[in-house]
Amino acid sequence: MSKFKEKLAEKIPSYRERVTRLAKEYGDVVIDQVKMSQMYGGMRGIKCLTTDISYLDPEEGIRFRGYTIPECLAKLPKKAGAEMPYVEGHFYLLLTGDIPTESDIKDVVDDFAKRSKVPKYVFDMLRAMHKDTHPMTMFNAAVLALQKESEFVPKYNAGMSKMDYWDPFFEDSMNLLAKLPEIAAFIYRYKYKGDTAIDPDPSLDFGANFAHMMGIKSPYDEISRLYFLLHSDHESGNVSAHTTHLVASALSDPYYALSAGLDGLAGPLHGLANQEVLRWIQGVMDKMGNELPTMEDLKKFVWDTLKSGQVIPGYGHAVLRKTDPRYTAQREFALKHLPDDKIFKLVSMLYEVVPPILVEQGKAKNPWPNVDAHSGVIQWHYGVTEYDFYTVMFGVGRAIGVLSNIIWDRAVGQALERPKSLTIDMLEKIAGIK
Ligand code: NMX
Ligand code: MLT
Repeated sequence: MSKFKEKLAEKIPSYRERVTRLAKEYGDVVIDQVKMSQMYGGMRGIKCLTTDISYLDPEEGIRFRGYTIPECLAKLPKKAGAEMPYVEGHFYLLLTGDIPTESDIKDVVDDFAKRSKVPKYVFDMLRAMHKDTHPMTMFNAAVLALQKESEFVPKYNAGMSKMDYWDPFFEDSMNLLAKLPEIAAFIYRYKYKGDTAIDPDPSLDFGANFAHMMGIKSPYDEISRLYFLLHSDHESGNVSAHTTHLVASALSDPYYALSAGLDGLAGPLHGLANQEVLRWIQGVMDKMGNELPTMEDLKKFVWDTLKSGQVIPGYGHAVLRKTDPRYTAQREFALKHLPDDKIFKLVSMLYEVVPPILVEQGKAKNPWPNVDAHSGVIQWHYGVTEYDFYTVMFGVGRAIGVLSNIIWDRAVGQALERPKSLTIDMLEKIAGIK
């Protein structure tokens, strides 16, 4: 057993005890009440999920295992000379709750390297797909194709104790995560660079290897590390995390569960918004003959979008009520590395223009930018202008968080998820409508 897995195994018994105690001895304690508006409003705000991996405060934003983004960036170990921490170290933090040492990280880097070989049948399948297939569909199809590799399935079929489910979930998750950077980079180079895949370099860490396989020079390795870290987790109620958790609760293995979560990520109100932001910005640039608009022009573009019934992509959030700290972290990177980039300037102008307009329109509860408002501009700057690829990178990052969550779900024996539904007649009766 690797030191990493041993560390996780050591942590499980005390969490199990705490969960069992809460569920058995305090099972009748009321946590929340459900309102009619929440039943028809996407269950917004109902406290009915648990996770220890991250917590989203509406005002402050995400904390990973109690650490804010600036704290993670400062405390997690970095490769000598690197600006951003190892993705492997962040994964270690999410899974174990502890900041790793250099040697802990080496353990994960080596473990991923051993598991990273992508079987040829995955590439054959991707090549057989229609050229126009969305890269997110290709990415997800590759994850699903790998399901035959699941170690959980044969172990479950042979009969195993519920207490041990977490172990093959861990193995499947590690095997899958190790392969995602190569699958993603292959899709990029197959689809947009004339099928010129670049072989992985097993001596590189997760972020640097991805940058190498994309064929993009430093500081793109730093971007990759930052990007995967920022997109990893956003507590468990967002569509991709919740879907992964729900599907895994049926004891569908991590391949099935992640693939379902990625389907949710591919929606324009969720992860696909990062593609939509660049598409919207390009629309503005096209109309302006590739020149920056004036503030007045930009206000008009924003109002035109709203008046045509569309949302402003990258703005608003179901939980956050302030600027997303993931946006801020990317903005700080951009201010340092690409302050003169034309699209970054436009993104900065939007930061001034959009919030007051959304406030004036009076619909959005949160007028501030979310993570997706910024991620595309940095990718664009480093040459990844094929914006329909952006959600695939979101997916690689998100896999780190959602897979950590479902390993813990099995470790603490989370039940099959099955809430209760009511009919409209029943609701009218409860409301006292005659
Ligand atoms: N532009 C225009 N209208 C908006 C926006 C926006 N950016 N955000 C919210 N609204 C509208 C929303 O459509 C709703 O309208 P209606 O009453 O006509 O249905 C109203 O404001 C109230 O919505 P909220 O309660 O503020 O937001 P909700 O929790 O329902 O939805 C989002 C959250 C994120 C889906 C929503 O803000 C949105 O559509 N944003 C744009 C898409 C986006 O950036 N998604 C990415 C989210 C982050 N991620 O990576 O997943
Ligand atoms: C996410 O990262 O999942 C998004 O910000 C959406 C959410 O948290 O609801």
